[in-house]
Amino acid sequence: MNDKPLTPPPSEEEVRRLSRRLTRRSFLTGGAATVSALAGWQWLRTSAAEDGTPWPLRRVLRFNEQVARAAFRETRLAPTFPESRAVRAEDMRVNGGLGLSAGPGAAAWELVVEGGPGPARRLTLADIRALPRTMMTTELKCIEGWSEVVTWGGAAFRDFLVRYRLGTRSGAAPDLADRGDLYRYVALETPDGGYYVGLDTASALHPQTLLCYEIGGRPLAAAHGAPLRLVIPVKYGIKNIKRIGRVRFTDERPRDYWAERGYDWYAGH
Ligand SMILES: Nc1nc2c(c(=O)[nH]1)N[C@H]1C(S)=C(S)[C@@H](COP(=O)(O)O)O[C@H]1N2
Ligand SMILES: [Mo]
Repeated sequence: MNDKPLTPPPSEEEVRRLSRRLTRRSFLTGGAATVSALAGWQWLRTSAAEDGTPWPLRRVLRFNEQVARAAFRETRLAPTFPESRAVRAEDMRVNGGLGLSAGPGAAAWELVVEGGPGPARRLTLADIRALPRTMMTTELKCIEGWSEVVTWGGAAFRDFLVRYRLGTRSGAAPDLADRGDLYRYVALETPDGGYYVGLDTASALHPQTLLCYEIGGRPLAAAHGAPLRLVIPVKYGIKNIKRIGRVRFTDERPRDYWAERGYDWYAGH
């Protein structure tokens, strides 16, 4: 863009001061407030955009990501609750229907897996169910400010990678102790491509990251992402993609539906 800014951009100091106000718990909402504060400046619309994000916002988002990354430990588990605290499956709130357009039912559904040597692989729900069944009762936290305790059932994403030899450049089973062979990111999207999220591999391998096919011991309802969704309690709801159709391993940071709309790409809490 060649347009000259009409008013000067804020100094680095100003951008830093705005970012510092964001606490770890509120950095997402704070990020949104920062976005609207910044959006008022005429220069913002005219500053050169890389990735479609003008540089001052990129700087703030990158700062948020550093805070979340520093707080992330794979051994740090999200809180778990007694099953009696969980919402009944039929009472569970539904939020977000992007990418849930009608498609094949569970019987015809397949998970397409790309990345690594060789052609794409196609796995069935039976393949996912054949993995050790993991149950956990954790909180789903939406960035809109509500949360819900849910009992999830499914396969640990790390078990999925090890059992089906996925996520590595060589095509060997991933070695969780020595991760040099693993791609850096995982991209997930709905069968129709209407919703998509990107994850760093460490978060995907977190022991509480599940490919979930049950809520409260019953098969997922369509609105909650049948036949298979992601549950990743170390991240906000936006990363918990419903109705996964495609998984791709890559070294390039994947696009992410809400990150493209100004939210933090990392979205940890
Ligand atoms: N495919 C898809 N997955 C999605 C969304 C969506 O719009 N489409 N919304 C996300 C958001 S913002 C939240 S809070 C959770 C809500 O999950 P639930 O509807 O099962 O409560 O789903 C996430 N996964
Ligand atoms: Mo959400």
